[in-house]
Amino acid sequence: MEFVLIAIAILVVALITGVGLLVGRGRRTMRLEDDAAAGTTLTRPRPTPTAPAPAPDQPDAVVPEAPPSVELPPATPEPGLVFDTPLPSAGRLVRLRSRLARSQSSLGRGLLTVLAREKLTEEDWEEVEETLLAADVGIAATTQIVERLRTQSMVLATASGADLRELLVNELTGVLGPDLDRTLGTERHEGRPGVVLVVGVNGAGKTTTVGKLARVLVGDGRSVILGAADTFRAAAADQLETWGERVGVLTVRGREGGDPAAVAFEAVRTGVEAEVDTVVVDTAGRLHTKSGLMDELGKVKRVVEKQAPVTEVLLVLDATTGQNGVVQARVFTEAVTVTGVVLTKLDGTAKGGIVVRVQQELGIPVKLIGLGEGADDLAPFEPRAFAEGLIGDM
Ligand SMILES: Nc1nc2c(ncn2[C@@H]2O[C@H](COP(=O)(O)OP(=O)(O)O)[C@@H](O)[C@H]2O)c(=O)[nH]1
Ligand SMILES: [Mg+2]
Repeated sequence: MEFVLIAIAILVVALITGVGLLVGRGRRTMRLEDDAAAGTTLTRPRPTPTAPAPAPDQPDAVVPEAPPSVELPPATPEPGLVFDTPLPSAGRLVRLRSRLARSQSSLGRGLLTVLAREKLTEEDWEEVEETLLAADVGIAATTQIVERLRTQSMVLATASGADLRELLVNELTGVLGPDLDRTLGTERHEGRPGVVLVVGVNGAGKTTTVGKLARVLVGDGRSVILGAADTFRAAAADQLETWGERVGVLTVRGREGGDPAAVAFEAVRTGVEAEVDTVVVDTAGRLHTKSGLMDELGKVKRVVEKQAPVTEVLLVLDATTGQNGVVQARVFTEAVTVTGVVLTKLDGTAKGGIVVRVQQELGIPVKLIGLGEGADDLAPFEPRAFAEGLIGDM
């Protein structure tokens, strides 16, 4: 009997909280059905908010049990509601270079100190090697750098501090794949929005990256819609919606525990209809079972592609997880074709060399790096600016 009473009490509290939240949100956002009346230009009104119902026995059937709610920012912002206008992303890495201070003090300073010695002994070279390995540069790249430096040891002997620094920056840039194509596939393609799928394990920084990326795109003058396909926790969608709201970007979300593919589908469908430039889809990162993950991500991609091709699959990796992160990354590359890596939390590690290793071991270019928790702490990856950040100034 007591159990029944407690259950009823919990239900009542949950209902009140739910209604409260809806009303609270109603002031800032709007349901799609209302958008015609409000004259919103972000999306066009449409007769039915649900996806076309495919045969239910199809494996990829998108059956939004409860249609994802699409909340539009008001056409004219409420008085006092001001959207952030982030600066364009060009040159961001140069501005954020000092965030690599931890790597800089161990890797950069370590290398410069040894190489500045008058005559380099065998032990000195071992020290150079150890310093590179400790910064997670990886064996292959370390061997390459040391060999190239040794052939230049005559030059080293007479080099000034500035020359030495220049030499090291060049060698590091060389192993960072300066010629790799790091263009983000975010552009409209054949009359449809660019679609970016963001994948990775929990806690890697996916949602944060989607939010920061939305700001980069808005800053670069693009129109964007976000899809909260991490339906596992309602908090994940709230987190994403908050990022979107700050820059006036629409977030498409579903109900907690709903089908991620249905939300992704709806986000892209809305993006196609609204003719936006880019739809960015956040996904869940539970590594419950490898096959479960593959099935889910594979399905999200296939279902989305009924609307528009996925133009970029970004794998988000936490730079502080080292080898473990690289192993996890492989699982994702087996599930979907990853086209770019985002390395987050490079501000919190002394192992900035991980960029080199991740690229060499996965064969996928690092396209963006996270250099802090701030809203604009995501930078397009530029090998030379990064190498300069790792080495630092004399
Ligand atoms: N220092 C730092 N923290 C970051 C960075 N990127 C993400 N984070 C933090 O990592 C935590 C997990 O991020 P979240 O986006 O929720 O991860 P998700 O589970 O993959 O979606 C949050 O506390 C973020 O603020 C970064 O580049 N630097
Ligand atoms: Mg998340």
